[in-house]
Amino acid sequence: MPYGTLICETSTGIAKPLPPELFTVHGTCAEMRWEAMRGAGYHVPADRFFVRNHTSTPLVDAASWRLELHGSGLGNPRGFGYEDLLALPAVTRDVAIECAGNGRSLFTAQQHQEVSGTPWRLGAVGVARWRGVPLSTVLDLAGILPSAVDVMARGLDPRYVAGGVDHGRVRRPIPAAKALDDVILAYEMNGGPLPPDHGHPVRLVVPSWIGLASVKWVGDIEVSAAPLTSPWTTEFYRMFGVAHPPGGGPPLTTGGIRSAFELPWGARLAAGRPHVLHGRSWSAGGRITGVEVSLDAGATWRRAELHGPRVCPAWTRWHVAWNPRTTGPHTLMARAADETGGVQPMRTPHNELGYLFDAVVRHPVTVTYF
Ligand SMILES: Nc1nc2c(c(=O)[nH]1)N[C@H]1C(S)=C(S)[C@@H](COP(=O)(O)O)O[C@H]1N2
Ligand SMILES: [Mo]
Repeated sequence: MPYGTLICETSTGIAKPLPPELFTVHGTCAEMRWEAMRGAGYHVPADRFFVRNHTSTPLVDAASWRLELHGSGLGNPRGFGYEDLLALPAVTRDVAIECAGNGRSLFTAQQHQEVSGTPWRLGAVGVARWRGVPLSTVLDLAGILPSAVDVMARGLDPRYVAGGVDHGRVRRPIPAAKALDDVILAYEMNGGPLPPDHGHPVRLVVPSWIGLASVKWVGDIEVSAAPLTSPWTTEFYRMFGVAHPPGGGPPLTTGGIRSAFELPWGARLAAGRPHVLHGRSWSAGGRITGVEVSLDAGATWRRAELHGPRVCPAWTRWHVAWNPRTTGPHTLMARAADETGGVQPMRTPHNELGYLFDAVVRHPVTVTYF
């Protein structure tokens, strides 16, 4: 193990319980069920926060853990222990972490297109209150040089091997300007220590960027005066396909606008009585300014009522009243707009790896006599 950090492996891949009423399991990953957020408050409790693991959750001993900063972009390369980080001034912020593949299965379900990767519905997103040290503080203490261009955190989880290729440990460069702007080295989630599955003892939280950038179980950070790459910026997390540049688009950074109902997929609702449908919308680009809902598969739209905080890059809650009269299958839709003028489209251009599905989702429900 690098730097003497004590690690043991979880046998099942994910450390926390994954009860079927809270999660849908996809291999090494677990998707939050949106109905688990009904009445759950603004933040996603750690017991239902989605888990996206390339391999498995390592159990890292905080007392022996070290964060090493190294590379050609530092004047004073050095390490930090857990207690060193706790002693530095902290920041607290509500930030959404969302997998770039969130909504991937909808390329197939809604647009009849083939994509590869974990078939998430909409539950690969969560908002938590993260507390930790600004990455800029630690970079300054390590003497980041004006010549630094890229900053790459690397996880302590096992090496990622896929299709017979060893890609090494999960790592992903971000520009030094972003690293010095709003990135957090987080050691708390929702007021408690970071749980094992979410990066204990310390993870990056990279606001507005795809979840991959928020590297969990950080063990070292390379700061480089020359541009850095990793398989996560060359092979994965780029757009491939006919709608994209030959050889693929640039490495993905931010996502689009999305909305979800806090309802089971295929929910059953009683006819002839009033319901209040709740949901949430979020955008990496700006605050949510409005949400329209259709209860008849897009024929008519009404404005949802927004309530509570409207935080970017976290989410905005909303609700609409509905008194369904006709029984049978119905399609619910929600379409959000943000302060940049962006609106969710009705279709997302295809890409082979199924990233950044931002189209209005057709949520099926059935209205029945009870
Ligand atoms: N070390 C490490 N960091 C990682 C990953 C991983 O597999 N290993 N997965 C990334 C991806 S793709 C996502 S979407 C987020 C998910 O964070 P969560 O599991 O806390 O929800 O973590 C990111 N950080
Ligand atoms: Mo992800």
